[in-house]
Amino acid sequence: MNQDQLKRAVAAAAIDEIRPLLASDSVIGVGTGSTANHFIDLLADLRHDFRGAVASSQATAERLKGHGIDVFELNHVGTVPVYVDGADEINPRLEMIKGGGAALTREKVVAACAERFVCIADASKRVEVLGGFPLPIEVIPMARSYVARELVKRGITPAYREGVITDNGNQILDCYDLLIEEPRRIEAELNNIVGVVTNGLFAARCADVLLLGGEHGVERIT
Ligand code: ABF
Repeated sequence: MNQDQLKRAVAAAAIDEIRPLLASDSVIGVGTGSTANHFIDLLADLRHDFRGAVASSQATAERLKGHGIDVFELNHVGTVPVYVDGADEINPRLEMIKGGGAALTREKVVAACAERFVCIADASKRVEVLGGFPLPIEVIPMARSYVARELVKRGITPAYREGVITDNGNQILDCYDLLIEEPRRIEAELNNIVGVVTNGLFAARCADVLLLGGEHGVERIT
């Protein structure tokens, strides 16, 4: 199977994973990216079995609506029973780097409101130590240079992701060549820099279940 077929396979496994959680009044959280897009497309067949979804990005909201799935504001929903999303990297403790698609803040907010986080990923995303994938940090625009200087002081090399504005009107700094052995500590430390909205480490709220697609099929890891 090629990478796209693996993404489709884990999306199908996620449908099986969440099916028992669906009820006529349930609103589920839906993530962003190409793996999540496969999930959304498969979710369309179940649209009459649940109330709707909270989206982690405008792109996801549009795709959900395109399939006739109602999209709700998180403020009107409270908690969601399950959140399904992809990742850029995931380690054996199910801590992740996310945000390659610049949707990290909304993804982290929906994840925080989720009773269960189901991560769907192809085998290329599995790593022992996070940091090979550039860690994104969302910053408010006026603080971009300040945050970049603070990162350099900490031995981190940031790059401004030019031309990208997040759904929240902010900008992204990508941090290269990291070896993140203590993701929870680094997540908190980076969030403490003034002007940072959030960073792409999902360690304080990691995944509960990983559906990992590889050459031998989909492995379920908890
Ligand atoms: C979202 O989509 C992001 O957090 C992550 O950046 C990305 C994964 O992309 P894909 O599923 O396209 O590989 O989950």
